[in-house]
Amino acid sequence: MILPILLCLIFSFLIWSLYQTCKKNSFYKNIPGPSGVPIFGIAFEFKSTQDVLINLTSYIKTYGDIVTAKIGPFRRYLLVSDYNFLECVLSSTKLIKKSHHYTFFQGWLGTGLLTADGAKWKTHRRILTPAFHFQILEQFIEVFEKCGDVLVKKFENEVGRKSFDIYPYVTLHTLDVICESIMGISVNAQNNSTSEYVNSVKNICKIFVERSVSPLQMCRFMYPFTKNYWAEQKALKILHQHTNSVIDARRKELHKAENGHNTNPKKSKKPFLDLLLETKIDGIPLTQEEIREEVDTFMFEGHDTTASAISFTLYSLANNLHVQEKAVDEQKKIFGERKDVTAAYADLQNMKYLENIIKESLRLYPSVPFYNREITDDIMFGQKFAMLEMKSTISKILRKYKLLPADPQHELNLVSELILKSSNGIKISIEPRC
Ligand code: HEM
Ligand SMILES: *[C@@H]1O[C@H](CO)[C@@H](O)[C@H](O)[C@H]1NC(C)=O
Ligand SMILES: *[C@@H]1O[C@H](CO)[C@@H](O)[C@H](O)[C@H]1NC(C)=O
Ligand SMILES: CC(=O)N[C@H]1CO[C@H](CO)[C@@H](O)[C@@H]1O
Repeated sequence: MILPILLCLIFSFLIWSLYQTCKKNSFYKNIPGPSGVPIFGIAFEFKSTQDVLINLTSYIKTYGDIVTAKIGPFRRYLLVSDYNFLECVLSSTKLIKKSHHYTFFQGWLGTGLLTADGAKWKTHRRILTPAFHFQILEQFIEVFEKCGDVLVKKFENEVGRKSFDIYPYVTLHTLDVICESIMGISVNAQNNSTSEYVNSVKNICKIFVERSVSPLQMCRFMYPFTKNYWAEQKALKILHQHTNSVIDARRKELHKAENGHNTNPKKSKKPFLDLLLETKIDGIPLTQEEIREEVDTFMFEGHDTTASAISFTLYSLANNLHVQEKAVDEQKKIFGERKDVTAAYADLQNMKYLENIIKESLRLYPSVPFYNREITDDIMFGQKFAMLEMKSTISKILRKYKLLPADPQHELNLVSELILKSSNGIKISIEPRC
């Protein structure tokens, strides 16, 4: 009795899938693109993360700014790099459905802003946007500057070497910045890169990347039979436990302060977490789970992106000395001869030339080279935070060191590991600036 019903259901599902695929295909009929192999399209062309960037770029070169391709039996994609088209998509309040790739992050991030869509995304986006008002950002500058001082100090070990990779230093720096800004605690990653939490962040990011190019791991049903699934479960336990314990501790502290026992009057800056704990939607506070998801989302989105942008900007400055000199002139105008001075919000606002350098570097080396929508909304979110953090860090380094090309000169080998990176490192050389 059950078997015929089951067969009938499976058969209907197949017919329905086929119908949907055909209906979509007719929409793509007049758009050029690679055909790949029958049924699977171009699914097997991406063998490593290195290929993804090379292959997608080559499609754009061959077919133009709007390209279509089939990846696997059921999914057809539009690869868009046309500015007008993108503007239209990004300013739409309707095209906000995230593509299925975002489910990979859901183990860690649940449905925080990055992975949420529909009504949840709209309400959370509305309540979280004020957290990035400049008055709130202003208090984070202290964090940027403090962590930047440690980075400048760590660079001392590399003075005079012909070539060194800046990325590992910068990524620990941005992890320190984001942890303190978002959770209000210091993980001290720059001094303790072996901490369980820091390691788990690194591991899970690596797993995301590997999964995004492995057909076996992409499949929800097969994934539990792979090694990465178990490695992910282990990392998730540590990551969630850490975030939950930070939330619990902060909740207790806020509660104490509310009742007038302010045990820690020195802590005047409010981490992002406080806003989450205080916020209410229609009078109802966010659940522990919702808070954890947003904290983890900002931890993920906010550290690797800025690490990539800061590193590529420093690399570009090292390889364009005339631009570096002009940037240093601007620093001198703002700070005079004072090298160790802490930048204030107004100082960072005045670094117009440095801002242009960062933007040009992001154009050449976009931290997030591509992302997906199921046929979004604006991406202004972490922009102001990121710009202030990048200026604070780069300004500090520029005032202290002269950046030089690595010897022999380092050619980047760009790869998209969700975030744009260089598989052979981002190498420069530094000298003290006197
Ligand atoms: C140079 C630095 C950065 C770049 C290039 C960048 C780029 C992007 C891009 C392209 C997206 C859209 C991704 C998608 O929808 O798949 C995004 C989303 C997001 N970013 Fe960033 N980001 C940067 C820094 C940051 C920072 C520092 C934070 C946090 C403090 C942050 C928080 C977020 C969040 C929460 C989202 C999801 C927003 C939403 O869907 O409403 N980003 N970012
Ligand atoms: C981290 O290391 C730097 C120098 O390498 C040092 O100046 C700083 O005080 C250390 N910070 C902590 C919290 O241990
Ligand atoms: C590094 O962090 C771990 C816990 O994550 C801690 O046990 C260890 O003492 C820390 N080491 C230093 C040098 O602070
Ligand atoms: C179509 C295309 O550009 N395919 C290339 C994808 O990347 C691999 C590795 O770099 C190349 O061998 C393919 O030719």
